[in-house]
Amino acid sequence: MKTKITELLGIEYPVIQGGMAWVADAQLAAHVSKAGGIGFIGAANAPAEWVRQEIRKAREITDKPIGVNIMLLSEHVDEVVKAVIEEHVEAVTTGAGNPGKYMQEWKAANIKVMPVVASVALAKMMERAGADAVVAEGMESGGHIGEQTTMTLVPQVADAVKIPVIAAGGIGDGRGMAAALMLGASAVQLGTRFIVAKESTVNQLYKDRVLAAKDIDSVVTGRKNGHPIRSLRNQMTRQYLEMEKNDVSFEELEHLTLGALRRAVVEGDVKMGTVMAGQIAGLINKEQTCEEIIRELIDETRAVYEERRSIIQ
Ligand code: TUI
Repeated sequence: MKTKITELLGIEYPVIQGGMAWVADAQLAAHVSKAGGIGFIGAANAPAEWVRQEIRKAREITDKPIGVNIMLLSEHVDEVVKAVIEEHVEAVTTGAGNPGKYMQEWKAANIKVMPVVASVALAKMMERAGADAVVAEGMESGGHIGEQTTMTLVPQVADAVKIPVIAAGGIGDGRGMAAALMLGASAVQLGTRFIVAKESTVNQLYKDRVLAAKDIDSVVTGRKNGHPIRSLRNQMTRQYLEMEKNDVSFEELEHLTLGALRRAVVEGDVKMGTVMAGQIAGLINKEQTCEEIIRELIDETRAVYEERRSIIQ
């Protein structure tokens, strides 16, 4: 498959693994890249030294391009920005903010920069600032989300910018990938499907919760305080939403969720931890290797184009 994104990144298939906090480590990212897509290590709130070591581990698994997702709210962001330059990663995605002030440094180091945006306005701003592409992420995604759906955001961003657009949020199989390409995307980014990859080191109880999820099983907490987070419904989200309804203070809500993603991913506490996952979790019901996931996505995308052609003619 050849798109603006496969050309830009020098990869075989226009499939990107989202840089999920606590989930996307060297092991996962490297195996996605090895299979012909591109994997992103999720720097999240980790110190720069952890990010540096993960990049080096990934390089031992594959010599294909790899990336790092930089979470802009991290207290370590400045050092992580330096580390990805020193370690010569091929690409960076950013989340939860505006990466404008780091753009020139990355460009000078020949790193491809692909900010995650949840609106047309930010997409245009990122293009002006020199971004190589944008990831247009709909509110179907897991984790920190915006307001627009993928269906509405992707075509509007595609019309608003000249740089290539990567669609994210709610994509889990070849039908979703084909649809995203039809909306004007040059690649897709998947998160939830890769949580359950065989190479994913996530606690099995977390994977089992994603595999068991139904269509209506995700909820959004934190809408009131401006940090909306999508995760799978559990005791923690029920408690959070109840407290939110009763206008409990931001500090108390923070106390409930502090370290909760780590507790779910690492310890497998799927009751009181934050089980971040997208709305597509209901569609995801098997564990496969990264190679099998990418192979199946590409085969399904090709098949669905052929199968649907007769309807349109
Ligand atoms: O970043 C994400 N998803 C994330 S980050 C994350 S780590 C975290 N953990 C606990 C609490 C909070 C964060 C988990 N999931 N997706 C990309 C994304 N970025 N979605 C939306 C945005 C975004 C939001 C606001 C981008 C820019 C923005 O504002 C920029 C501005 O200045 O207007």
